[in-house]
Amino acid sequence: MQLLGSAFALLVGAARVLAQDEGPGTPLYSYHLRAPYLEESLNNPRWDFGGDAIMEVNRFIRLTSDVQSQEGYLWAKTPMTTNSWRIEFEFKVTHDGGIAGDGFAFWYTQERMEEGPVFGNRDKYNGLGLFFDTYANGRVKTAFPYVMAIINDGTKYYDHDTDGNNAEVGGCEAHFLNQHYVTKARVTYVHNNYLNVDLSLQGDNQWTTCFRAHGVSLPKRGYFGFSAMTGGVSSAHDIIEVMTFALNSAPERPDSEVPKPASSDDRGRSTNRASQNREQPVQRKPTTVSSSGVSAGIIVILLIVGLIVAYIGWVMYKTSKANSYKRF
Ligand SMILES: [Ca+2]
Repeated sequence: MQLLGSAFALLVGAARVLAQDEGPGTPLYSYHLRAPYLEESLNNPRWDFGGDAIMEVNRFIRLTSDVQSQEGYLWAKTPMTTNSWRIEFEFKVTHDGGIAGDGFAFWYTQERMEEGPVFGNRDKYNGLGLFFDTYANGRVKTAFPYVMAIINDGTKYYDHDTDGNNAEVGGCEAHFLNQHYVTKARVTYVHNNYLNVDLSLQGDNQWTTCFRAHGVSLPKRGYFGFSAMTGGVSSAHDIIEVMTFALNSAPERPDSEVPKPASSDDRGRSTNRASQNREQPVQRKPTTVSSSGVSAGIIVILLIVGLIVAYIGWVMYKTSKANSYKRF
């Protein structure tokens, strides 16, 4: 029985290892941003903002006001050089009146602070653009606001007519507009492995997964940034707080083992759309399950079945042995 107990202990330990995620990470304070945004020198040593962006020193960085034809930005001054990272940011998008637009973007790109047509930033960027799109330019299959990512190698144009749908690697509907409580996003990138986006939109600090895209490889050196744009429609786009973490224990793979990006027909777009009713809590589940996770689950199940069979066999063996003793 001792042998059996040890086997079960090993099994529990293995299950714990398999269930382990990339962990909370180590805070990188040089990429944090929080009020008051100005130090004694009356500037921020870690972040630049500009364009039409304004600052309420104890409240927010407002990328655009709720005014037509604005664009503004906020960029970290130094590039991120940690391979695997997590960034969590609190934001608020508000509009007074009819139709809101256009939304804002989170960036991790080799380029920095180059204004342009994609939510106020340059097109054909190198890296990640995560778009919090509040205005449907052309998409008809999903409701807005819509959160989605495009990874670019510097060659692809953002297609405004389809709201970037042609190059989307993952996304979900997300009702962050005009909420009276805290709305947050959490972006996790594990080097040469996956990109995961979680949202917390109910003010309860509970996270739901918007999407996870596998086979993702981003530039090793990139700048974090935010930008927003208004046109014929408008919204106030505020960034309130940013926290960044290095994921030291991330299960990285060598570059040679990086899986190919998902095809356009196999993108990680969320199939669990948020409810259209804004009164209902947004509940999403992870959109994809990794093949390694499935394999690990099967191995654990086989181990458990094997142990049960071995235990039954052992009991039968002991019983038959006892019976044989009785006969003599
Ligand atoms: Ca749009």
